[in-house]
Amino acid sequence: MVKFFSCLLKKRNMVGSLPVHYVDTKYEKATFGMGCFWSGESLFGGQIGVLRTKVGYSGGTSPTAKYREIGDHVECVSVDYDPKKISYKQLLDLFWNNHEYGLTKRVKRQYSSLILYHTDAQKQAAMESIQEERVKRAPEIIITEIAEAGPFHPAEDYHQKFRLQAHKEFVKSLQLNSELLLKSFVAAKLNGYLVGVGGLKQFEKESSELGLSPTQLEYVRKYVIKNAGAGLSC
Ligand code: MHO
Repeated sequence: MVKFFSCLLKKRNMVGSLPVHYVDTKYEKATFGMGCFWSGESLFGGQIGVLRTKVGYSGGTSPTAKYREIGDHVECVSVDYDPKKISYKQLLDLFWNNHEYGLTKRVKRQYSSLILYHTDAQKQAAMESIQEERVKRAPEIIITEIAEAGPFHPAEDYHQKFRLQAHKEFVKSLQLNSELLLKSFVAAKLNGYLVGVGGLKQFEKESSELGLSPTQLEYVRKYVIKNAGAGLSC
């Protein structure tokens, strides 16, 4: 009986719910550089079908990389996604349409536009889509680089889920440690929702899968409403 009720309550997310950090779903990886990685992480994290995100340095040859010693690497977002729910093509569309700068204008390498493919299929899709974008955006010249994914150096903890971490008190209630900052499903989602990615309708649909308490949900909902459609910038 007790078990039945606790199960019911959990389902309804009334009490005893725990933030859903780990999801065991088959996934593929994608890596993009599109300027300051704070915005990119929020953009992808807020998409249905994206399971995890992390920010880091990649696309270069330096054996190590830190924010202040980035070498020849680029600020990148690493995305784990469920290809049954979101396609690589959809991720590419988000990539092309959400550069703050650097898509057609040369910026410093740290912020340059970069697609790092993980499979031949991704390579092909990236090559096809850059062609389409070239046509669409002519006479502007796209300067995006497409290359094979190599080592990814995760950024410092304070860069991970940067928009979420701005909510200091709220974040404490999620009990994120260094590992969860890189791997948590709910943290990736909230890092998008809190800045308005996804919008209210999607949030209401997905909110029961996040394992948040009614108080936590109410807190996030307020920001979803406030920031919906605000756009992303660093
Ligand atoms: N303009 C940003 C860049 C941050 S970033 C993660 C700043 O506030 O410093 O490169």
